[in-house]
Amino acid sequence: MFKACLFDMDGVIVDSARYHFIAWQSLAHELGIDFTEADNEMLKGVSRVDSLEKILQKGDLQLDNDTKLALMEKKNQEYLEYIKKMTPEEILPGVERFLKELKEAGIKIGLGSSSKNAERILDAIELRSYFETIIDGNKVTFAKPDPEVFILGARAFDLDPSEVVVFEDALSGVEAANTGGFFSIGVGDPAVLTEANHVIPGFADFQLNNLKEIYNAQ
Ligand code: B16
Ligand code: MG
Repeated sequence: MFKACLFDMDGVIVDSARYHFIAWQSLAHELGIDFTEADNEMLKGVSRVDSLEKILQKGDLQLDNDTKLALMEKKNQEYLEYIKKMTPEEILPGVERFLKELKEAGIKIGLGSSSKNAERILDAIELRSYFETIIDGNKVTFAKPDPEVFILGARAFDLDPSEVVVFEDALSGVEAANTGGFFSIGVGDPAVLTEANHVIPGFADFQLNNLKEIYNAQ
């Protein structure tokens, strides 16, 4: 039986993608680059620096490193203004109930997010106390689809990846989980998350018993 669950944050626990969108869009517009919601889809689960690179590529713009750092800082400052105002009402349906269920069953809970703002968000939505370990964008050297973020999570629990379930909404995160030897549950559209061991639409109708059945059937 699995002994821990690692959760991606954006798109699994909370939907911060719309705040990333508004902040990236205002930066892109300042640079004269068109940036739509469809463009934003490509940035889900992608690190901050890789997100900027994708936007610059779209605008066919080459900039030096210092300028890129300043642009990322600018985008992040605007993003921080939005996440400061986040509340527990923004937790995705069923998530807190599922975390409670895991905790009561003695299953360890960790976060494996690409975001460097993960701790701030967990504080804002008041879920931080559920997480025994938080591996975020500040702690990793390699971005997803590299499995480092989840490997560090399993290591913090002193568990083998095969004993850990990963919940992910992004293809790059599912790839990271699979490469690392974790049991991957995609959260979202099965047509997109084709590589996941199993896909669920969200946590609204998902209980610990369902997870046990899925894990045991592998
Ligand atoms: P930050 P996740 C990811 O979070 C987001 O999905 C992605 O859109 C964002 O670019 C990345 O975090 C970095 O975020 O700028 O806050 O460091 O899905 O891995 O929880
Ligand atoms: Mg995500």
